[in-house]
Amino acid sequence: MTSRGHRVSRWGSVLAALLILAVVGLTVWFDRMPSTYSAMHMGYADYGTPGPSAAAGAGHGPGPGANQGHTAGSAHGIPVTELLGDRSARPDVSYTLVVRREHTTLADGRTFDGYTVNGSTPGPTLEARRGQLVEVVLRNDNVAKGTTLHWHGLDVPSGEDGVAGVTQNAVGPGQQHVYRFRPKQEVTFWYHSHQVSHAQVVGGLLGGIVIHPWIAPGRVEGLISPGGWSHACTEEVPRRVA
Ligand SMILES: [Cu+2]
Repeated sequence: MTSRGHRVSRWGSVLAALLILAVVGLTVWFDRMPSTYSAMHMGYADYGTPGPSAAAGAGHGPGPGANQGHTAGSAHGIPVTELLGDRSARPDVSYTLVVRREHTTLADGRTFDGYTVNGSTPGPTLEARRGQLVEVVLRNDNVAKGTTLHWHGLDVPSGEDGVAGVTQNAVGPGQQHVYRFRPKQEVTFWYHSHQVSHAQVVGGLLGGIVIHPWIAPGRVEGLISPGGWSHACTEEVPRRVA
């Protein structure tokens, strides 16, 4: 190679090295942690249906109508309290769960101050078949800070998810709340409080939930023949698999 050729390739190497340094430097600069951070500037507040000032405002500040641009394609927000399970059909399975704060005795004889569901902890195991309409009436007897029931792992409509402050208000003492959903999964999960969870779940406000396989219409589930007569029992046919 000529000496000119050497000079050109040397300058090429220097330029390439500078370019790499610049890219690495800029990446580090923009990726570094900010010195301050405010959750108030995280994302934006979506107020659902645009208000009368929607056309006037341009910022992301709070207030009615401040959500312009963020609901493009949807004219209306849907309140989570409207995203519910079937409220009109007759439930296939129905439970009433009464929650109490009380001094209770465990199966091994130890006693503690905690929470019970229908008088025990864990509470009753709920059972249903996939596709059945399940109704659970939660009654708060005396839990001062309120409570909810969350169906851990189950896909349910958002408004039935039982997360206090997000999908519903906590159910106060003397109040009740009705949950309705059709399980889509065949699983064993659990239900638990989603209000002051660090105290209520640890304190025993929980129970099991078992969703059995769906049974085809008309299929015979069992045959019992005590003392010369027989009785075939068929499962109630699920109305619809959601
Ligand atoms: Cu959970």
